Formats: sequence, C-alpha cells, structure tokens
Amino acid sequence: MKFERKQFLEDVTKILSADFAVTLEEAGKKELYQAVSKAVMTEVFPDWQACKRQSGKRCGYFSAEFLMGRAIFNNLLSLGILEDVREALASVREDLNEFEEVEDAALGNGGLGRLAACYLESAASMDIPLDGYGIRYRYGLFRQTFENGYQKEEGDDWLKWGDPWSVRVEREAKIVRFADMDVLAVPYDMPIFGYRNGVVNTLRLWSSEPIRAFDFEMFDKMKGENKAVENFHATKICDVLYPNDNTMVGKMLRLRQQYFLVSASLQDIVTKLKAEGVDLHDLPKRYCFQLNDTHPVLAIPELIRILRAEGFSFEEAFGVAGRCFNFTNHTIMAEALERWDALALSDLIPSVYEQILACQNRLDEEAGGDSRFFIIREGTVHMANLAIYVSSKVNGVAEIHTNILKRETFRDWYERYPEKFVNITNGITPRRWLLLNNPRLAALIDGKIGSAWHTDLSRLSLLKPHLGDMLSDFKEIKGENKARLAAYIKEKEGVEIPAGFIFDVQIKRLHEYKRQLLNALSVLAYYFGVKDGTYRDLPPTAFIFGAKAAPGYYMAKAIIKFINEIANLVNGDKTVSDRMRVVFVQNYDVSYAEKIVCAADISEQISMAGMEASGTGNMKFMLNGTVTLGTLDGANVEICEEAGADNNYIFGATVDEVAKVKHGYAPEKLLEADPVLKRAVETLIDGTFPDEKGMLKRLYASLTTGYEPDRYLVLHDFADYMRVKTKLLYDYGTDEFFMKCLVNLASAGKFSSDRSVKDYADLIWHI
Ligand code: 26Q
Repeated sequence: MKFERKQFLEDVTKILSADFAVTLEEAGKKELYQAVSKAVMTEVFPDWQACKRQSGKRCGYFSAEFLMGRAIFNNLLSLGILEDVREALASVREDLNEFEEVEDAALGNGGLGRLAACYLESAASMDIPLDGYGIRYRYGLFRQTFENGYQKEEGDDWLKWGDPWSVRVEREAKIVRFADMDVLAVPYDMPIFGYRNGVVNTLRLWSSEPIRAFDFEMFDKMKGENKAVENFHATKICDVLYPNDNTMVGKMLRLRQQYFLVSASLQDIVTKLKAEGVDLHDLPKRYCFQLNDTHPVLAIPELIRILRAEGFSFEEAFGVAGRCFNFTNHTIMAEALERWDALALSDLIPSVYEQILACQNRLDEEAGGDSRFFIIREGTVHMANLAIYVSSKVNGVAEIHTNILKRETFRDWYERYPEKFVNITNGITPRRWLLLNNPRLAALIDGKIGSAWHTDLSRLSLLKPHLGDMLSDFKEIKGENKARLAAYIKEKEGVEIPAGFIFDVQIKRLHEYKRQLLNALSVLAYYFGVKDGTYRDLPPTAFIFGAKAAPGYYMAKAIIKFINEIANLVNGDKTVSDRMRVVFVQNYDVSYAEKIVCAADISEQISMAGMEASGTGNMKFMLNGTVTLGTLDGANVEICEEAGADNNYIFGATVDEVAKVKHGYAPEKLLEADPVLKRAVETLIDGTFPDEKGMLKRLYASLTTGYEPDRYLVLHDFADYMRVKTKLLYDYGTDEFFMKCLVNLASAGKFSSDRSVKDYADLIWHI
C-alpha cells in the first residue's frame, strides 16, 4: 500500500469528526485508534473487493477458534506502512505504541486457534485463496488474575476498543434452523492481509441474532412466552468461547455453536456459487474445506443435507462431500475427540442427524459389518470417525503425531484407508513471530542475508557462515529484550528480575500432560539446593511461567496455586535472591507471548513423550534464537533434526520408553529412592505451603495413589530433567552456548507456516 502522510492525516481527521465529533487534538486514544484503523480499511477496500471476486478454487478453513491477537500492528506491518504510520502520528505528537492497550482478539484457547491465525496470514502472504470461517464470540477466552495464588476468571470484553478491523455484512446474513428455533447468522468480515503483496483474504465470523429484533408489541401479544425465549437463546449462541483446551465437555450450547458455524458458512458458499450459476456437482472444483479438528465436523452432514435439498441423491451428495472435506487432528487424547449423544443431536437438528445415519449405513455396507468401523455406537456419535470416513485426507500436525495416529489412535482406519493419511508439520508466521516481536533481531538478519527470508524462511540457513559475526549483536539484542520484559513484568506482576539472570520460560496452556509440575518441582529442588549448598553457585535464573487453566480443570488450577506458592517462598527469601526468582505472569495471551518469546534464554517443552501433538510455541522460541529444553515429543523431534540434538537439551523417556515404563510403574519407589525428589514433592503435604482448600494434597495424591498414579511420569523423568537442566544452566553464558542459540535460529526455516500452507495447498487442497 502506498502511503501519503498528508492524505492519511486528513483521512483520520475526517473520520474523527464524522464518527466522534472531535478534532485530532481533542481525540482520545480509543477514538484515534478507531480512526487510524478505519482510514487504513478505507484505503484497502478496493484490493479486498477484487480478491473476494476472484473466480478460482478456494479453500474454507472451518474452525471453532481463531486466536488472532492484536490486529493493528500486524496489519500495518503486512501493508508495509508500520513505520510510516508511526511517523505520521509522531508528527502530530501521538505515539503508535499507545495502541498496545488495545485488547487481543482471543477467540481461541491455545495452539489450535493460534495455528488457524498463522495459517490465514501465511496463505494470504503466499497468495493462496484461503478464507477462515468461525464464530464471533462476544466474549473471548477469559481474563486471568491471581488472588492469593488462586486463578480467578473474568469475562473478556474484547470489543472494548471497538472493532474497526471488521465489517458487518448484514446483506449476507443467513438463517440457521434448529428444531426449537430459527436464528439469524450475521457475518463480520475481517481482512487478512498478505505480507506486502496486495492480497487480502477474509476471515468471516458469524454472530447470532434473533430473526426479528426484540419486538415489544409481539412480546405483549404472545404473553411473552415463545418469542422472548427464542430471542434470548439466539443471542446466547455466540456469547462465549468454551474455555477448554484438549477436553471434551458435552454441552448442548456447544453443539448449537458448532452447527451454527457450519450451517451459516455452507449456506453462504452454496448461495454464492448458485448465484454465479455454478452446477453444484462442480462444487469440488470451486471449493474445499479444511476441518480444524472435530469441532466443525457437522459440516459434513450439513453439506449433504443442503445438496439433497437441491435434489441430489444421497450417493451424489456423499460423493461431493468426500471430494470437498479434509480433516486435521490436533490431539491424540481420547477425551478431546468430540462425541455427541445421538438423541440430543437428533432432537436439535433432525435433518442433519438423518444424514449421519445414512453415512453410518453406507459405512456398514462398505465395511461388511466389521464392528471396528462405526460412526454411531451405543447412542453416541463419534465425530472423528465421521470425519475420517468421509474426508479425502486426514492429517496429523507433526511427524511423530501422524505416526501415532496411524499406529494407535486411528489404526483400524489407517489399515483400511492408508492413502487418506498424510502429515503436515505445523508452522508459525515469521512476520508476527520475528519481524514484529523482535524487530532488532530481524534487522540484524536483514543486514547479513537481505530480506528475502521474510517470505522464504528456508533462507535463514544462509546465515550459517555468519553466525560467529552475529554473536555480539545477538547477545546485545537479547539483553535489551530481556530488560524490556523485566520492566514489563515488574510493572504488571510486581516481581523484580535483576539484570543478568537467565530467563527460563514455560508458556502454554496449563495441562497435566504438559508437565508444568515437573518444572515446578525442579525449581524447588534448586531452591533447597541453593540453601543447603548443593547449588551454592547456581547461575542466577528467573523461572517464568505463563498459562491459563480451564476453569473446571481442578488439577490444573492446583498446579497454578502450587507454583504461585513456590514464587512467594523463593521471592520472599533474601538468602536466595541473588540466585533465583520465580514469576507466574497473569493473563498470558498472544500479546504477552510476543514480549516473552524474544526475551527467553530457555524454551521449556517438557510434555510426556507422545502427548503433545506438535507444539508451536517451541517453534516461536527457536526462531528467536532460543535453545529447547525438551522431550522427544511433537515437533521437538523435528527441531532436533533441523538444528541438531546437541544444540538443544533433550531428556526423558521416549514414546517407546513411556509404554514400557508404564508397565508396573511404582512412583512411590522413585520417591523413596531420591531424597531430592522426595523433599520437593513433600512440600505438597508437609505444611510448607498453606493449603486452605486441600488442593495441594490432591496434587500429591495424583502423583502417588489412585488408579493410575503419576499418569504423566513426572516422577520418572525428574532425575533426567534435573541432570539436563542443570547442565544447561551451567552452560549458559559462553560463546559456545550463544552459538547454539544462533544455530537454532538459522535452522528454523522448516517451521514457517508459509511452508505448512503450501504443503496443504499441494497435498490436500490442490490449489
Ligand atoms: C473439545 C470439546 C469440547 C470443548 C472443547 C474441546 C476442545 C477445544 C480445544 C478440544 C481441543 C482443543 C484444542 C486443542 C489444541 O489446541 N491442540 C493443540 O494444537 C496445536 C496445533 O496443532 C498443537 O501444536 C498442540 O500440540 C495441540 O495440543
């Protein structure tokens, strides 16, 4: 986009007067934010319109989550006007950085939602016609605070600053029909800008509204009964994002959300094609759909339903659906695979359930009654099975994950349909996760190899001959990023991290399989070790955590409380203050991640092997020149392949070992044999920490008793973790260590989401 400062400031001034009746001098922060954003939107409208009208094949990315983060800086960067706008505002004594207060669009939980956001950005940048379809939740992922160390949740009013980056397209509203009511779906379109290439794709988010605005006269006539109830329910559908990550909750409202999303999206696409005069038998030539996990899988029977209403036979409709749909799995945990009660589903959307039944019958015939293949069983609809049966391609998100899907999770399906299964290793966009969050490091790289890496990350390998020359600048830049983060943490969390400390970071959703508890126990071991002299000379380290726990996930919340208690103990003990600090940052989100990732020295990726499908945080740290302390799980395996295991710090049981260890596993014996481990674990029950609610006791019990004590092998991996982590802490600071960081940076090319979306386009979408 070409930029004219004078014109831009005039546009901003006009919008301020028309929308807010203020001058540029009078405008407040929020008004200015709205006006600046709108001025840009007006300017890009022609490009957007042109892209929307293109006639080639497109892909729809159907996802219950899009974790977009803050739009303004990224959009200005993509349009190539970030610095122009900064200077234009500076010329009228305004500071672009003031917009750091704008709320994140947190319409997602974690990895799966953020991946969708990276893919949209990359597809636009690679000129791939990919559009997102999702839900415009009124409240995104909850805001987190800590009170007395316990997590508290508050509603996330992400629209507080308005939503100038969306356009409400009321004329394209659709009606979604449930057995008990009809709901209006109104689309809000967000432009997705390609990086400096003029491409503008679309994220279309649907908002639910009553079909008739609340009508008091009608209300009165009907004695308030039905219509009022319908209005009430309609607005509720999009009220809030379910805050669960990797756990299934079988809530009817969630089922409504999912049907609302896919029905509105498919009606929208089919209506447009029909208006163009396209024969719907040719739908697969014009569209394909990527199902982001099981959440949008109702799209399959919904499309079949729509086509049958258009006069297709079931076989015809099934054939079209089979060529349109593809399915990505993001987790092997059985509890995260969506399943619905068949009765509930058939009550709510009977005509859709009918198509599921027809699919089941077709499968029965095809599989000759082999009971391993089912969609509905014992009154439950298994959405993953439906997705695999109908889709052309099924993909996992890292090599190891896809292999586990083939060998275990979906073994029978893989045997029957081996050609369906492919791997597409996840990626991240290097624009947000290096250019935007770490501009000085990006500039250092530009200086060595030019800027072509911005859209071809494999070119980072060209840095390899220059790494030695980059050392001192790299250290300086990392030091500055750390100082900035430390100042921010001081302000937000009230914890001081002295200069020169190692930043050891674990940021991700809180889940037992991710093993924040293992990290916490190591912190305690270092603490007692510093005090008793074992680690008298421990390299000064700040242990930094960030994570939200699902509000109903008891163990996850107990782990947060435990870590906050450890932070209190350590930070309150003057005798260790030159060696350690511990901080659990509040309300970890995309914007916090941007600040943390560029400032980390250690990237903790310590899930039990076999549990983390891929991980994408691991890639963000690598791209910013950070070594991984991790298990051979998810994409860590490929990170080691690319950068060398000797440039990272790998520990713990492998997938094969996990299976063996679990036979006859006796965690109490491990406790008795290792006094360091025992000392750390017993703080959960020995009164070290106040435990008003019995949470820590239950954490202890989960490690030592019950049906499957220490399910995620925290105690088993502890000793090896301590060994490798300690080596890492003592390696820190030498030139050799910083070279490892740089080798990681230079080896991160594979993990660009540009590569991922091109893989999808070639192997799956054929566009
Ligand atoms: C399901 C049913 C009911 C309620 C919630 C859910 C639900 C919601 C979110 C289930 C799963 C999720 C999210 C899963 C997720 O984020 N998985 C992560 O996906 C990343 C991108 O592929 C991977 O990198 C991570 O390894 C994986 O954990």
